Amino acid sequence: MENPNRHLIIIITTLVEMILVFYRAEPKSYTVGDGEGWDIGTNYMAWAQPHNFTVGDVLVFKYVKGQHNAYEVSKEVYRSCDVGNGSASAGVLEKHETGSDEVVLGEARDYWFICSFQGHCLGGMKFGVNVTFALIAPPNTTHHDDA
Ligand SMILES: [Cu+2]
Repeated sequence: MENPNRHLIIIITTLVEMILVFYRAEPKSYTVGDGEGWDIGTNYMAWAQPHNFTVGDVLVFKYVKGQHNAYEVSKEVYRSCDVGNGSASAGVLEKHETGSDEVVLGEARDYWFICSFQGHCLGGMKFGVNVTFALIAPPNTTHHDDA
């Protein structure tokens, strides 16, 4: 006897498989500032702007340990560059200080990063990224260079 829920089960199974495929979209790793690394003198908003960051992607901050750091902060701290006493209540969410920090963008939301060293954030070591779900698999684009 045929299970009346058979078609429903097939539909749900297919949907779950599709969602899993989307979530398994290959995570990408981005070195912040590319070859410049994480330092004074680079416009990080301009660096971040063209990228579409999706959940699971990784930001790599490369710098000389002890000369910079990468703090994930609230939008308010990002704007003010004032980390106060450096606590969560002051808007400091995560501290990365190894000099080769791999920060997983694990959630679909805005992330804000600054260097907390005196004057560095005001000097430009700050940027934000908007992280979204990779709901559409990246197209397998073929480049047509009909120059
Ligand atoms: Cu710095």
